[in-house]
Amino acid sequence: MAFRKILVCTALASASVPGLVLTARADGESPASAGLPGLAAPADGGSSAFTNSAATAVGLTPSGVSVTVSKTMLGKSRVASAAVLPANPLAPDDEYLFPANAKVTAGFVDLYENFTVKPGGWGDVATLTFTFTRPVRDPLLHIFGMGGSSGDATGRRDDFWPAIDLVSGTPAKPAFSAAAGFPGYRVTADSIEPERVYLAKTTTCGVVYTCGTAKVNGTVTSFTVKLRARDVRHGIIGMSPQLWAAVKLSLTEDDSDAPATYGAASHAISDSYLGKSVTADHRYAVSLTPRALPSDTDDDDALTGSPVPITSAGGNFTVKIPVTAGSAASVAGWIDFDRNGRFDATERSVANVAKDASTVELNWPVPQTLQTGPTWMRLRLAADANGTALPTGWADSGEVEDHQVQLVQLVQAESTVKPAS
Ligand SMILES: [Ca+2]
Ligand SMILES: [Ca+2]
Ligand SMILES: [Ca+2]
Ligand SMILES: [Ca+2]
Repeated sequence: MAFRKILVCTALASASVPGLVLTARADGESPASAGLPGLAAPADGGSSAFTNSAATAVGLTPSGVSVTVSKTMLGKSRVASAAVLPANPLAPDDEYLFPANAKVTAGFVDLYENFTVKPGGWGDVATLTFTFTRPVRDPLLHIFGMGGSSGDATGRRDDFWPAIDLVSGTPAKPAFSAAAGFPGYRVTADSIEPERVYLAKTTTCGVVYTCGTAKVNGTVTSFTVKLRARDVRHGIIGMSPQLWAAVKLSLTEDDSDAPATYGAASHAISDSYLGKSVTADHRYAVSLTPRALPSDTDDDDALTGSPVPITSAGGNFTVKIPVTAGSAASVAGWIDFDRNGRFDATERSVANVAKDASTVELNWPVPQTLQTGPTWMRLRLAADANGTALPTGWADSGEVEDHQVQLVQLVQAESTVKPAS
């Protein structure tokens, strides 16, 4: 609970500038006005929607990242139907999904037919390439159901057991890991396959069909999966092969952790962030609206080091912020100088970051009405200015860090500075 100084005040050349020291406690004591767990900002709710056709499905995630799913049929496969899986916030949580309320977002469902079946073996059905408008870290692939069967009036039936291979990615191939579900299936880095196939009497998630969530480990702008099917009953003398696949996606997010009055900000985690790391927050539930963590509980690392070189000179505060910039980005900061519990438009500073840059500098003019005492600083990094225009709301990339800071007067300046009222 150390109270860590992060700002060093230089000697002031200008008599008109209040002599102030800004200190911060990124992990220090929490103020009495702690934020509420799971706070959702009422404004700026995101949306989740998909369109779907035989060739392409296009979806929008709440953070603003869009995904395009390009379908390539293998052999003689064809898409018999392409439909939308609508967002359903009222649906009960699903034990086979992680997060369990993944149904609040939209997805797509395809029925594939006419693929090649190999008695006793696997046949290729299609590849699906997911391409994102921003790099995304560790997206979750929700299989709402995959499998198929066909039969005739005499009761003959073919079952088609599914498998999903992770075949490639950009800039590098990611790796699957099991997050939830897939009963009776084995999830490896490269595939989701049944532990064994057998004649089935029912087709539930636990038997022929599979369902569950796989984490796609990596930071990618795209990844490609291949769908395979195995005919386990009548083989090529059976009915027309059918395999259906219902798929949704969700992204990892980073959230704000200033007290509730400051409002909530959430970012889809991408290839760029403040400091050297960013932790995924609120991992157990998907939300369409931005969320805040309980006050001062996130693992923020941009203002570590003692002291962080922030200076007050020439009428400005300056802070040098370390960043990790896999892509070019915009960084904005707000300091609640008047301590009114809000980040006001006049309290904002913004700067651009080049790809691969390691620091960015923000500057604030020192307001004449500055109030001494504890207050908060919010830093937002996003891929473009849309994500840093406001202190609250969604951004499709980057990170938000909130830091407690203390506005105090310099001892040597007390006799020359009119104290803020
Ligand atoms: Ca955060
Ligand atoms: Ca960070
Ligand atoms: Ca975090
Ligand atoms: Ca303010």
